[in-house]
Amino acid sequence: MAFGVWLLRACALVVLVVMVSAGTALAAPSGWLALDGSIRSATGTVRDWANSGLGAPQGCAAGAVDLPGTGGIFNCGAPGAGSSPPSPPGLTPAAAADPSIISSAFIADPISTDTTSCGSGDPTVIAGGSKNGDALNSYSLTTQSVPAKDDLGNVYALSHTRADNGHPELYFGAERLVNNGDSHIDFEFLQDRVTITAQCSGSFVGHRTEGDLLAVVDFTNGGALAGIAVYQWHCAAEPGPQPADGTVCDPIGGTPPQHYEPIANPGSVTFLVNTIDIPCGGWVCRDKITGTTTTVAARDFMEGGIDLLGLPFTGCLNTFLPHTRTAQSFSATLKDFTGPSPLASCRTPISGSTSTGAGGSVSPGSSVQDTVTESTGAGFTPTGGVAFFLCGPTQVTAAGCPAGGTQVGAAKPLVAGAASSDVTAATSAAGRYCWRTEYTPDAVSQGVYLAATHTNATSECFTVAAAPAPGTPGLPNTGHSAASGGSASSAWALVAAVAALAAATAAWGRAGRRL
Ligand SMILES: [Ca+2]
Ligand SMILES: [Ca+2]
Repeated sequence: MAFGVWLLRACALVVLVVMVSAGTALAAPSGWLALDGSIRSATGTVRDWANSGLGAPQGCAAGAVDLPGTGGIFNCGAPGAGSSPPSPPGLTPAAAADPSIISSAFIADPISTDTTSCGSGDPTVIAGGSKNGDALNSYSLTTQSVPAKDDLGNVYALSHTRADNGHPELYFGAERLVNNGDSHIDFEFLQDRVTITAQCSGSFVGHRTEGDLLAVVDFTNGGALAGIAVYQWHCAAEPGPQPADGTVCDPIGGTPPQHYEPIANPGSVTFLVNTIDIPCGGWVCRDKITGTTTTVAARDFMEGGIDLLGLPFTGCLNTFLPHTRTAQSFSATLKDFTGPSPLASCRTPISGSTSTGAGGSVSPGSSVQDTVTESTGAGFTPTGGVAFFLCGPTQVTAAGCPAGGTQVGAAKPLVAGAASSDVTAATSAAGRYCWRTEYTPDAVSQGVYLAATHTNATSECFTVAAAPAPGTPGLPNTGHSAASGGSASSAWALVAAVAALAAATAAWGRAGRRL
């Protein structure tokens, strides 16, 4: 196909996406990051992966690529020494201070001509003919040479809280090394926290989960034509029903019912490829044909966005695992990968807490209560329930009440982000007490907030002072103790009153001597 024809078709696709988006309330993505086929911010006010290049340098370390201007997410990548791969950029100060960014990842994956601590070659290659949808625990990695069309270089992604509905959306991008051959790139987003056992030749550790996402990009027709499809992991054979997003289900058996299912999502996904040569961002771009590190050739850059709620998806992603396939078939052998990188789509609420007697002491048997607030830097106030646990003197740690303790009452619903526990008087033993709160999102907050456990060793802890033993020298023996029928608190109060009177008397005496 002539490139002009492809461009026309690509434009028609874009028009279609825009038309569908215009009629969809939860269209995606929101437009917060410009999906326009370019890496740099067009003006410095539009947000994109890299600064505009127009304006003042941002102040990178010596030797780094400092792209002037504003509007960018990433800046200050640096060339590698010798044959080492480049260093990835970090967040720009503006992006680091942007509360709407939930999580981000920029991976400068080594390419075949690099040398790393694993030796020469690409140290992140999926070994042994594994394919999409295989059990993650069956993947292993190796270091080897990778054809340029299958070799990942710069890959990036971020999760972001939409301003309109407070739900997360994903943006992702990548740069190809060559634009003259078919290539097939998968952007995989997993809910499990996937890891590898060791660099160079380890294996993957992780599970597949209902709702996991796989955005499949295929450059066909000699690398000119890019198409995208989105799959979601399903636990049950079609037509379902499927369990809730977040249900762990690894593939089992020779023809497992667990599988990646293509999903229709015209209003929830946008994807673009650059049609002309474009400037690189504030990092090192790598082009195996031109050799340039500052220009990305036409059809070498791709960027996309997904509205998670619109798919729909109500789980919480935690891992970004891009990889390439050796052929167009969905089940073709996997080749290069990057990461797996932490990339969270759900926010952990910011918990604040205060308890009765916080940081001080209360008398034995006192009634105490804990109050918690759940807030966030962006989006709507968390909703759901909070369970309260009180750790006694034998259970507290230096961190407060990180585990264990006794639940006090039933879980309380958050009202405007706040909840208070029932009152408890289970404070008879002397020593230190601390609270823990356990937040659970309700249906409204599913897919937006993570469940969260909170304890604060300062604001959520108090001490029950030991009652001086009856008959303590210098104090009257009241003959009244908890063991003999009085409550510990009343005995303590009486002793405390006597002690206070003695102190006041002593002070009066000292004052009198000064006269
Ligand atoms: Ca862009
Ligand atoms: Ca690579």
